[in-house]
Amino acid sequence: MDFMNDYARLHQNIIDLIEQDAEYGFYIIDQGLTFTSVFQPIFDREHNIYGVEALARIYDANGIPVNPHDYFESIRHDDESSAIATLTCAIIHMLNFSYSCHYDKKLFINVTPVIFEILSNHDIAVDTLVRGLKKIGLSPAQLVYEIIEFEGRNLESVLNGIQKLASFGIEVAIDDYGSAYSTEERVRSIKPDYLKIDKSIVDLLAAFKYSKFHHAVNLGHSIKAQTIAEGIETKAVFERCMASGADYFQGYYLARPEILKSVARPEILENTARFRRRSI
Ligand SMILES: [Ca+2]
Repeated sequence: MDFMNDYARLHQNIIDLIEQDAEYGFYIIDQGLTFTSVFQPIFDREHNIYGVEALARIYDANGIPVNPHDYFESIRHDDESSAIATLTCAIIHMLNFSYSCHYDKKLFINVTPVIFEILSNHDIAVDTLVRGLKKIGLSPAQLVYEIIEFEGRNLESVLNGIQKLASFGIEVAIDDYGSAYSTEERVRSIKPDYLKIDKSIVDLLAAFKYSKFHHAVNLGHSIKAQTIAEGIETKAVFERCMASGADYFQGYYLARPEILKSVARPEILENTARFRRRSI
């Protein structure tokens, strides 16, 4: 990965692109695309907000929305673009989260496996992350990296990257468990802190088909992972997820992704003031 020879520069190039306005909060425009953040709450069994998953909203130069999933798919085989896009999103998500009303909760961020390989091979990447979190008033223990689509990656470096994050208290989740990329074998080798049960399995509960969901919850608990049911769209499915022993819950029925209300945090203002170029 040649682009990794100067990580400090790569990181600084992203930081230099950060802008801020009243509509989106912090955002980045890179190569004609605008990257912004929305957040979807994750609830515990008592219906408290446990954390939020950060999701990118991307717009082209004409302000037309670009589907984030399609965008990340289109650059999937290009490690450099994929790493830069993931880091770009992670940075604005952390900044927007740190000024949000949920800043003391957990922050779940989607991360491509190439990032774990970078973390595994370059100590500067972990140091930069931990220092960055401190500057914006977040603790590493609040961060959960959701690992998406593993196919074709070097498992050993991914595991090594996870280990490095764990040494700072940063947790990991396996995303979309039950979809093509996220298999039981992967879960057992990675032993994540959280297992996110894919919507395709959660949806089966609507038809009273419990076995895959129960299997996922048991698998999670057998490796001491907490389970998160994703994509809950109805009351009935939510109640069945609850009754089936899932630990946390996420989906449109409970809350949609949205821009979070920002709050004043004078203790970190000084460290982020230089991004306030477009504030109104
Ligand atoms: Ca996710």
